[in-house]
Amino acid sequence: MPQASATEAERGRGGELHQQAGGDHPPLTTNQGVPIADNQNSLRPAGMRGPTLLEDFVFREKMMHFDHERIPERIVHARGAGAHGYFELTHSLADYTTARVLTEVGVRTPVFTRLSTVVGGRGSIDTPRDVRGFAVKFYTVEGNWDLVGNNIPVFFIQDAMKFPDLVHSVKMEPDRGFPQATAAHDTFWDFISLTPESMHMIMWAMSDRTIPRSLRMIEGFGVHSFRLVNDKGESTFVKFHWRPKLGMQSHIWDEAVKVAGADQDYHRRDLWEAIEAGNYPEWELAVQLFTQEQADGFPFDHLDATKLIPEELVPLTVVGRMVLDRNPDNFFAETEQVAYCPANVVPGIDFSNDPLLQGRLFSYLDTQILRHNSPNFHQLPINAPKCPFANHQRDGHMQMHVPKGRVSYEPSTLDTSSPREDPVRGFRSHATPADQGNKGRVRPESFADHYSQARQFYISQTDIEQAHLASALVFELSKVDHIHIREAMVGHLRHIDASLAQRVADGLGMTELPPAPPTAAPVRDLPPSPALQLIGNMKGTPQGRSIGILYADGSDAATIKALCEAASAVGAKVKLVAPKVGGARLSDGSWQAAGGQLAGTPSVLFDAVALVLSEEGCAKLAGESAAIEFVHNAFGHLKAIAHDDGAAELLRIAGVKPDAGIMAASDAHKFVSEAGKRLWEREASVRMLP
Ligand code: HDE
Repeated sequence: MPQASATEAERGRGGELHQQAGGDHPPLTTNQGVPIADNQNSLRPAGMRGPTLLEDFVFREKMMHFDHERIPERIVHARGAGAHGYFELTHSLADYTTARVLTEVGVRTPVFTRLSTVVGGRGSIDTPRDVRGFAVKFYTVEGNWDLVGNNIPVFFIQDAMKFPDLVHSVKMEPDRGFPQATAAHDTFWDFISLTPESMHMIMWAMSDRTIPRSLRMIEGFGVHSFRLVNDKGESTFVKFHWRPKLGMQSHIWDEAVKVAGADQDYHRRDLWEAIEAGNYPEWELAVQLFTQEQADGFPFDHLDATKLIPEELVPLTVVGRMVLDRNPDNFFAETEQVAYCPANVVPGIDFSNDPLLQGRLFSYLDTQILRHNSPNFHQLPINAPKCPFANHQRDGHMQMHVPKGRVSYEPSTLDTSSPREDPVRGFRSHATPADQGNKGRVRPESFADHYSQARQFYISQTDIEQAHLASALVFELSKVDHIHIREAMVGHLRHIDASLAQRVADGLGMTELPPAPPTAAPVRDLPPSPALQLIGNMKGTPQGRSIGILYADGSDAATIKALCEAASAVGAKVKLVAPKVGGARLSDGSWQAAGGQLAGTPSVLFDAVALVLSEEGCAKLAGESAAIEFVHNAFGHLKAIAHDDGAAELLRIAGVKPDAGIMAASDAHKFVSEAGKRLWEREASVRMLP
């Protein structure tokens, strides 16, 4: 008999026995634990060519599960990458809060962090111009604390009531289903042009912060004011900031567009590879602490999420660090199923009255119930607290726990071990005095100034950043067909900065400046805040950067070796790129395998490139557009380029002109030290910016 069934299986597989990889395989089973004999063929009547039988429970279970594999994607922040890690407190905030995660120095609290784009769907690209989500779940000993922030410290709107409108305007247009993952279309700018409160955020969104080079190189902000509450019940306001250890860095716009074509998973791959290689991304957590009295003296309302508190006004105190040191085991189970909620706070942390935050406190729980189709999503491993938790909630879809006993209520006398409230350690809301005014749908007067901080942001930027910002506005508005929307936007810009309005108007080919709209409050001249710059906050370190070396048959082996060693000494990664992925034979006769094939590994994937070519190798590549573009784009994207004599012809064809960023490949140390920088002074010679 055993002989007969083996023959049957063989026959069913078209006579071929499947070769399985070696190892000690556990039996494949159904979800009921029944071992499966044949995972290749569905069940048919004798004769083998008849219809599939409904009886085939193995097939039906497998297919049904597959049909249900997708859950609704997040309405915003659908595309993201996550990682595990820890938060370590370095400076106690015990004077301000009872939260143990912020008072116990040296303790490592596990975290799961998800970094995301906002606008695009789950399958969209990683590098659109977009805000990045920065969500951290701290599994503290007192319950989960979620700090659900963005890489921009302000937001588009002041009141949660407007969020669905904002998101509808920026998502793909509902009739045509495009454009995907971009704000550059009529409906977004129509909404924005009618929403002056968004102007400050627009300055940030059009800056290079929204085209980051790497998720490891973005800042994070809690955006809203929160409260810290100490053991005396006293409250202090707090703003949370994450600052990347590698410093910030962004793409050039043209580069971001090209990266999207070369690798649409660029950011998630970069994060994954850095963690796999042991180069763990790290951020400092810093806080701005201020009292109600200080807040009363600010020239803006800190409860308005379109405003930030300049660091010059309230300095940052670094209190800890977050290290991401473990990739998820399973993207769906962890990154997709993780459910953040700004309402998840622990004793000692509380909310402010920011009306945007107040709306978020409702929205996230609601959204998770839709996504997970069950109120028990908190039981999923990625969402469950790592401290004990117990209450009298019961039942519901996908209940994973098996609560015992007859008591599912409180108070009770029947079960002495059932959970009870804890007046000492339990969460208490801060006793904030409530305004006793009339009920109404109102905006406070203190929210009326929409332009002063937008102006402050713009004037705080370097010349290059201002040019990029103007260029981004020209690009976005040039995708808007309705002239009146372009004009309305330029009208707003006149309140922010006259020269910016003029640059954008010129860039759009307007013959005269459109009128500026009336303002609800006078626009003030606030002092520049250099902390708002990106370039000023770049560290320029080659650590964590990626270097591409283009080589071919006959390339000098010693030069390649020296470049690789110099790069590894400063913590930079090297990829060798050759015309064929198998590799090429070097000058010393050795065979060097490539990490990437030239046509599929353009220079946009690197921070700096080296060209190590023999004259013959170069002559062959001179007729290859991928090689010419490799060099041309590296030059246009302001990157350091090292080359040996053999590569000279390729530089010439690619239009490279000598400058401080073009150097000899023999000077490996100088070259790798430039890998984290951009040659800003080159830009005027390669690009017409408005
Ligand atoms: Fe969100 N936001 N948001 N948001 N948000 C969501 O929740 C919402 C806002 C942020 O990696 C949704 O689970 C409202 C500000 C991040 O899973 C949803 C308002 C900030 C993430 C939602 C805002 C954020 C979300 C969609 C205005 C920065 C991704 C899926 C009142 C401080 C978290 C989900 C992750 C996700 C609602 C505004 C950050 C629909 C109503 C401001 C990082 O609940």
